[in-house]
Amino acid sequence: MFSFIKNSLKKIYSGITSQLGTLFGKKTIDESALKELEVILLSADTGVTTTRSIITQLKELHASGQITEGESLRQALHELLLATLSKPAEPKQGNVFVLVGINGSGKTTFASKLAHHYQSLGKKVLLVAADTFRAAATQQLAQWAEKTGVAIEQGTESQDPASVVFKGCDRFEKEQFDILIIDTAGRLHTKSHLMDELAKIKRVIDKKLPSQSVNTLLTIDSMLGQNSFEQAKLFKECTQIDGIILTKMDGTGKGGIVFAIADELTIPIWYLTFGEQVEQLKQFDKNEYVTNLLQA
Ligand SMILES: Nc1nc2c(ncn2[C@@H]2O[C@H](COP(=O)(O)OP(=O)(O)O)[C@@H](O)[C@H]2O)c(=O)[nH]1
Ligand SMILES: [Mg+2]
Repeated sequence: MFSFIKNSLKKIYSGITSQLGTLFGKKTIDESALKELEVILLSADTGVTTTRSIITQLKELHASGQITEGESLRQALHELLLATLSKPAEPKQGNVFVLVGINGSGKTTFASKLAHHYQSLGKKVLLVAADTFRAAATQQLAQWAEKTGVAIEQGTESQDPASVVFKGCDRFEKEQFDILIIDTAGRLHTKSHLMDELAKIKRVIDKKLPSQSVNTLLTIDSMLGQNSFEQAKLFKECTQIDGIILTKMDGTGKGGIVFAIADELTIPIWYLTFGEQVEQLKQFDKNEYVTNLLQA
């Protein structure tokens, strides 16, 4: 299982790792090698601010004689990348999940994956299809729920999403579910509209399930490069985001985006998804991620 996951994520790692391999093999590290590293990090979507901060710290270590050859550069970079991913607090645990993110970012697919994950742990899961904007969105989730026997609460097309959430919360309590997963619409046509809609959904949950802690998870398509960072920033301005799900890690994304998100937005990454199958989900492990990135 582990090697299967690692293979699936290899694409993400390999772009950056093969270039790094050459650098780490050098007998002496000079300013031009650090410049080279800067270009590699930037081209891997690490972002200007985060890259600059890492390179500045590496230059200081180089100036003080702590980085002399490739292997010491690898170790220093490893520590700095890990420190970057350690900036956000560890994800807080809860049983209620609200999924947000733009259309096509992978919310509904992730909802199924998360439901499957908890179901396989023996939990009783209720899905709420609160994306009432498109009938197809509810159908997509309902079909999957039917196939796997996970319970689902669904509304009708263009019904107020908060009212579907209301019914879902009711049922969650009455039928004593363990986990509630709410799939929402990803409309971002105006910031204030999105803000209002999410605030309304959260008010309903707080009122109906006051003892539950709610995790709002944002799905981000890792293939969008710097754009995915801009999206995360925008959503963060709209609502509190407790964790990020980086989707489509089996695609053409370059993997550096996790550092920019952790460093600049201080939001923890929770899960990576790497395919359309329900098992293609992995809890984000920062140690493993950095090790794989620098050692493949
Ligand atoms: N390759 C790949 N495709 C994915 C992944 N997650 C979702 N997708 C696909 O991306 C498209 C949009 O996903 P969907 O869950 O409907 O996004 P939503 O609009 O945010 O609900 C669908 O075609 C999914 O099959 C993933 O991890 N890898
Ligand atoms: Mg959807």
